[in-house]
Amino acid sequence: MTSKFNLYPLHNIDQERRGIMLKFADLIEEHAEVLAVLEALDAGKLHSWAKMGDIPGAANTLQVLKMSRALQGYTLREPIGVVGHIIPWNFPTTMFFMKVSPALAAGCTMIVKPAEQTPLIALYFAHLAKLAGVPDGVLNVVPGFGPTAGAAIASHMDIDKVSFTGSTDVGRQVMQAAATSNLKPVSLELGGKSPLLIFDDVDVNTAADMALLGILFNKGEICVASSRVYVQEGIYDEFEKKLVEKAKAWVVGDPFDPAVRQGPQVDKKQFDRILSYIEHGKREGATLLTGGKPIGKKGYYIEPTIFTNVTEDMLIAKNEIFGPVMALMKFKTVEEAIKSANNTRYGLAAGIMTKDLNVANTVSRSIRAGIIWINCYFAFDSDCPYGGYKMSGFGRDCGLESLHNYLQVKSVVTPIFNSPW
Ligand code: TXE
Repeated sequence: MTSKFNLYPLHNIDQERRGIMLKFADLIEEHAEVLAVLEALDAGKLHSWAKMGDIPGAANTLQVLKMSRALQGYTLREPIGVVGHIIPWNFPTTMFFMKVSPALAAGCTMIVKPAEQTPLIALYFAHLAKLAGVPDGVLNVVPGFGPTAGAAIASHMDIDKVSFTGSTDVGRQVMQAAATSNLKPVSLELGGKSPLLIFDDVDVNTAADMALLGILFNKGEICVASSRVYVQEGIYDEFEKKLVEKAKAWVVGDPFDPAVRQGPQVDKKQFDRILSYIEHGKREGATLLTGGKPIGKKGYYIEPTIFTNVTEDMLIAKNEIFGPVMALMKFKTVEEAIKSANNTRYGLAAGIMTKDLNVANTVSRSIRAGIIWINCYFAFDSDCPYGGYKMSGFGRDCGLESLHNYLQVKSVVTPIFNSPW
């Protein structure tokens, strides 16, 4: 009986790569003379040094990464220095600690600029940090507006690193400012347009609950929201019916009321932006299944909104809306689902619902996103690195990876004299 899975091809790939690298190294050694001449002509480097040092050294790094026996070396991980954290308004507490905790653990000092909409809790955290014994000057909270306080952090010559969470457009500006000031390293956690792929072997009721939570949690103001939901055709009709029923029963209102599941949008700018996307969706020809309107006259409440007959070129399928608006689409095959999931400039998160482990594994590997949830959504764990591919940014918050944002690696090397090498 032949198995569908064969590990040998993978093994062969590794061997093939190794073979190619070794061959590459051999060729460098064979061509050492001509390469040394080129080094001397190009760079004015001493021919003899190039031939004895640079060229064999190049071959050596391809052959094996190891220290020479004549050298003793170790690495130090040092705090990167003064960090600027620029954070958004959608999770004022979570964002604060996603940034501050690893930077404190790494031994950095820092300036946190909360979003202009949500400065209060960050100031309170600064107060608690002082009570906890964080020395003065280590954790500084500077509220202010983006183009002034935020921009000053990004371009400051004495800030050694900037960690930003926010929109893709501002992320680009932060990176530019870092590049044109002191070339400080940047980590960016930006927007998303995350797909949730629902295969037809799942329980439809559970899947509908998951999809709804994926877009309505925190009123859709979450960068990993499952704003594109793809459902396999076998269960699509039943799924759509359940989803709409559940969306209509979703309670929107006062965030202090324990029965409420969705509060108001953060401010008028965000409220208007979401409503304008809803208008776009209607104009572009998508079908509004439910919602689409503000609720009441007071406060920025928006009905849970679901569009179907959405095509991938529509704005509501492409842009991050950051509100309670779902684009619901249908697919036939695994390949089609993968292709659609990846048809975005973002790559933050994705969800997969299926009982088939092989499908879950294949899709997980095929989607270009930093977080994949299988049979769950928003399964956060502070040990799991969190961040994006593509235009969702780079660098990771949470987990051990987050420490790397705030540490420098220093190699300390000393010769061992009279080594027998
Ligand atoms: O973000 P901004 P906004 C997305 C989401 C939302 C859109 C706009 O799609 O609808 O962005 O939200 C600071 N230099 N996300 O306008 O402007 C600003 O003060 C330096 C996704 O609120 O990016 C705040 O502290 N900093 C996201 C932070 O950047 C600047 C969360 C974020 O604000 C600056 C929030 C500048 N020139 C919005 N301009 C996510 N990934 O979770 C602004 N800021």
